[in-house]
Amino acid sequence: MELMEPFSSTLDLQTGILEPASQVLRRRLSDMKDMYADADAVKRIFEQEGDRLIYEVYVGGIPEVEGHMPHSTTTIHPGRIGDEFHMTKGHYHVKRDRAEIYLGLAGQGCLLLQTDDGTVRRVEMRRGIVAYVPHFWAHRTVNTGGVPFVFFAAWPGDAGHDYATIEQRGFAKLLISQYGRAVLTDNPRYK
Ligand code: S6P
Ligand code: ZN
Repeated sequence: MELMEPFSSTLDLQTGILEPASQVLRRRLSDMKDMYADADAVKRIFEQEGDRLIYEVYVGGIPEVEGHMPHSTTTIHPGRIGDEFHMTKGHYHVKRDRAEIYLGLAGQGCLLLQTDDGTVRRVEMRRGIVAYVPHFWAHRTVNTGGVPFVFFAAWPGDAGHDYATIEQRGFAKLLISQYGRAVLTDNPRYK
């Protein structure tokens, strides 16, 4: 493998802005409209406010190949689609036996993890929480608070990202707001 020059970057712990970032991904409602359970709420938001920004990912410019350790920060803006909190698309790693580390930086949220057989686990996150995504678990994060939920992630360079499986099957559980609390409920559309 070729030698790479050591370098550092600057991370704003409050906003999640990473500089330099090789890419900033902006995920809007149109990128994931079928992932939210309440289709009427999705339609209403498009009519009333357009294509809402749900989350941003600052990608740290590390090659996605074996031996490297890519990393990113994610900022999920607060809000709900119907009763369901703003969330990331969620994915498996293409190489399922690749794990990942998350570090909560600001706001509050949940990490939802799911295995192939539909088992779901929920890990609470906030500033200072280190969460481990073991290999074989799909992972999605959810902002359950009223301010941006920001976290840092680092994963093995050869992990790869499989979005299609979650796009097709969904997560078995939804995180919804009920009487002011974040509650897990069954996803009626889970396949
Ligand atoms: C990558 C890592 C995160 C997510 C980011 C956005 O392995 O888990 O950087 O990419 O939180 O989520 P998603 O599901 O849209 O990639
Ligand atoms: Zn991942």
